Amino acid sequence: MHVAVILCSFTSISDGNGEQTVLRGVQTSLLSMYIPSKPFTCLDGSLTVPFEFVNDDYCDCQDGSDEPGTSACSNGQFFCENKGYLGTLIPSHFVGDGICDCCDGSDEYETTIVCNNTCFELTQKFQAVRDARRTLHEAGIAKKKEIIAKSKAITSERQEHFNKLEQDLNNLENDLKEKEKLKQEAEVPEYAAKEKNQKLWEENRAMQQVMVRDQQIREIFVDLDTNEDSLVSIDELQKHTELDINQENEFTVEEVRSILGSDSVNFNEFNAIVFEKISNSYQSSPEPTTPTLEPTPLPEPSIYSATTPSSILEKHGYEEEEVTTTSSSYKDNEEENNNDRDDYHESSSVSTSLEHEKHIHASLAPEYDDETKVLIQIADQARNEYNQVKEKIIQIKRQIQDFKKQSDVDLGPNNDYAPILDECFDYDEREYTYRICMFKTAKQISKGGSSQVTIGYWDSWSGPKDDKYLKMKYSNGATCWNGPPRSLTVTLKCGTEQKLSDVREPSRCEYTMTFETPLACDETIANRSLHPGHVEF
Ligand code: MAN
Repeated sequence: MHVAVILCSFTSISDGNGEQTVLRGVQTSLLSMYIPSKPFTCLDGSLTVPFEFVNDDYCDCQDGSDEPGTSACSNGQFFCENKGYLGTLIPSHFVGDGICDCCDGSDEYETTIVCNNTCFELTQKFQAVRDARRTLHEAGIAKKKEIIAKSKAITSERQEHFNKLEQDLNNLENDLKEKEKLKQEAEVPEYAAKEKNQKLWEENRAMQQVMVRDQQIREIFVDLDTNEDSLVSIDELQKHTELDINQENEFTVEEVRSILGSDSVNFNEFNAIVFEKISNSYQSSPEPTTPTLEPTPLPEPSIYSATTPSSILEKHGYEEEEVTTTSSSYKDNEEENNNDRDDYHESSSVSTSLEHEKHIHASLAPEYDDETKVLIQIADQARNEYNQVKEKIIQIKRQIQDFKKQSDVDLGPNNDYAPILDECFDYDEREYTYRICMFKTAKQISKGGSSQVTIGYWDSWSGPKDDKYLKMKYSNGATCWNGPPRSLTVTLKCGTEQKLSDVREPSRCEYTMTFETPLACDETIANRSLHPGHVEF
């Protein structure tokens, strides 16, 4: 009985040089732990037993290591040699359970059931998968080389472009200094000419104000001097009851005399003593008499002479200021002025003077003289050229900034992924189209395009330590209802085309994509030789 047990503890395995008798169920790498001439120490070191206890169908070791070839231990492991295929480990309690678990049927050595050896079939299948994989990688590698060549060209083009941008920036900055100098040189005479114009205009305006005031005094004097004796007397002024400060009583002779300072005043006395006292309350006579004093024409201001035909000035008398200030650029003003003139015909001459004075205050600066216009044109041109260069500098700086930002993105080993930077790929499924724009964003677009949700922004490469470029992470997408921000993990897989081949949402708002690309193809796999009928395990 004991001899029988010992015999079924052993089996024959192939060691490449022929058959070898070894302990049943022990994987090749552990055979050195099972030496028939020595006591056996459980693999966990917990117990040492005589070697006869190994595979005696009684479980001695806690880790089940004394019964690799029987089902005595619930936690042991049986090694299927699977000759011609891959050796595999199965739980040792599968041994002798009437089910063929090993493709060589070695787990059912004790039973009467006959296991077909399926190892050859499995080998063929395995080989077919391996060959297909190898062929795919081989085809992918050819494309990968094209992409890498492209990425090298793109990278060096981008570098050249960057160098050019920096060179352009340098040139433009020098140009800007030059243009700034020219601008400043053009602005000095322009400023001086404008100042001169402004000063002249202000002087003219002041002069006109004095003359208008003088005209106004004359008009009031004439209006009051109803008997035209060149004197304004008490009875003439007394008619203007609006000048009575105390409006409750009548406008007495005494009150009038206190305004005039005497019984009557001539023009000079009126100008010196009376005008200031009455100018605010004075209202012209209801029916104005034709003024005897001719309106004194205002002098033609030198600043306007270049632009205004003198005939117009002569024709309009002291309206000339209105006409001349209304250069082509002040059209609206001109219309206002015309309205002023209409009023003039309906009201008295005094109000006309007041209007005129108001207008002088409100008038806009006239056009510049021709010489100044030319200087402004030259300075404008210099300013434009300066601003154009400045604008170009802003644009180039922006491009340089964008370039630097892009350069910070890790585009894979040797920048291999440069050709698909920003390129977008779509994947259609029943409810959504998923779109990934490489190294930027990933979106979930509802069919019909009515809404779209960002499921992540480019974050980093996130493959395992020894294969960092296997996966991409896109994070911080739109926040999930009552949950975290959406995020995406993209797994790269060897393929002959660049495309999304799968999208899933394995847990709520956490998405996965498979992106096929020749860049994920492995040269080692592609270079494995095909040996028909032989599998290298
Ligand atoms: C939308 C989609 C789904 C997601 C739910 C979460 O319907 O973005 O993918 O699971 O929102 O509420």
